[in-house]
Amino acid sequence: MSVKPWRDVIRHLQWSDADAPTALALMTQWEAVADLQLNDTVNGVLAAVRSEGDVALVRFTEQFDRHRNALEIPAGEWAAARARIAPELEAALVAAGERVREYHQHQSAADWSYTDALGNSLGQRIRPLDRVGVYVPGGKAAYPSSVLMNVMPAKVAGVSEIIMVVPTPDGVVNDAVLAAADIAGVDRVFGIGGAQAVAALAFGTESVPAVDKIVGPGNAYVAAAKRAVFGRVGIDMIAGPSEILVVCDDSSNPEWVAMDLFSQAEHDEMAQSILVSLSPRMTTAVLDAMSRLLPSLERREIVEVSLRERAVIVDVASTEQACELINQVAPEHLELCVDDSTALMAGIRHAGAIFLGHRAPESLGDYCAGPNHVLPTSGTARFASPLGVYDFVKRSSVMQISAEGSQVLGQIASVLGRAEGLTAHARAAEMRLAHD
Ligand code: HSO
Ligand code: ZN
Repeated sequence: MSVKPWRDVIRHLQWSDADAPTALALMTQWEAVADLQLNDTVNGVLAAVRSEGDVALVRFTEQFDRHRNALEIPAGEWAAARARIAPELEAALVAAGERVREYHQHQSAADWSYTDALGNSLGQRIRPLDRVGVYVPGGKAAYPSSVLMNVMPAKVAGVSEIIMVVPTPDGVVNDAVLAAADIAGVDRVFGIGGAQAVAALAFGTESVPAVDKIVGPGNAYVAAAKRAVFGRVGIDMIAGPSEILVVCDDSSNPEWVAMDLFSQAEHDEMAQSILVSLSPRMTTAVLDAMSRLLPSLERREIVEVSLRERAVIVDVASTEQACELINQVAPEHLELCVDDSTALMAGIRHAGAIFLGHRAPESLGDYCAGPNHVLPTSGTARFASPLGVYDFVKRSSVMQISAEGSQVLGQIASVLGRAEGLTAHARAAEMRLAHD
């Protein structure tokens, strides 16, 4: 156990110092190291599954997960798993699932069209993907809540078939994960994992149907496999370690803030917790609360490594400084544990999920508030959004051209076609000009 008080261990910056922004940028950056050997292994697995199908899938499952069970886990087993878990857990999963479904229903977008001055009708049509694969990690990070978060938006989007894959090391299935699959309404489940599962979803095998898009987090092998099959299928994103940024001021509750920082740190050693303080007095109070509460944590060993390696405390002198810092970090989770959180939010441009006020710990969002917990990590909130219904649909453009439209547009297209040397284009447009 660490003997030093946490104030001496956690890195501490003053935002007014000239070099603080650069120091923070270095501390928050996360680059997936391109491991060549790992990529070789993954490419080998992908090629084998692609050419040998189930034979390779069974071989790799035996090699990496040490079992030779049937690849598919039938629906009867999900129901049995659901009956085995504690009734309280089952009820919590159902309640969370319903809230997540309701939130995502608001994301559904409608087709649209307009008629221009020439009488052309121009629009956009939205349709769900046919078949989606959801990767669910096994072992350490097998979260039933993530099953709900990945599957629900696909269900709301109207995806026809949702295939879940989950590794079952030594043949052991995680009952809560299977129960969540049953509750969320997946269509088929396969007890496979790793790069071989991603390959099976991307290329299809005799047993596993090929999908159009693969979503869900996984280890470095899964991430490398998803990267490699991207283009043949869609993927969601390549997630980095999870992070939280909590803003506190004199109105904050130091123990609540401390526990919220721990809740992110307990995910894994590389998870990052950042405290931004508008009050030096509160900084001290939070640090004291951390030292007091940390020994009581079940996962304190993980939390200690995460705090020592990656946590940062930054004192800011104003809400403007706080916003500047937050926009630089573009945090995955942002908690504004201050009285006037709405005013503070006005200055924020980049954040995956924003938790307003004292009563919104990240854990409520992780589980059951309704919004998705699959969020852009590592500063990607600058350009990316939470997983949502829009990730499971695609848009088609639609154009219906009137007689007048074909005359006016035909002339423009004819000129552009000839300028580009594409005379068949020009002639296709010109042929319509002759017919009014
Ligand atoms: N905070 C995690 C999601 C999660 N938390 C799952 C608990 N279970 C990444 O946003
Ligand atoms: Zn979490």
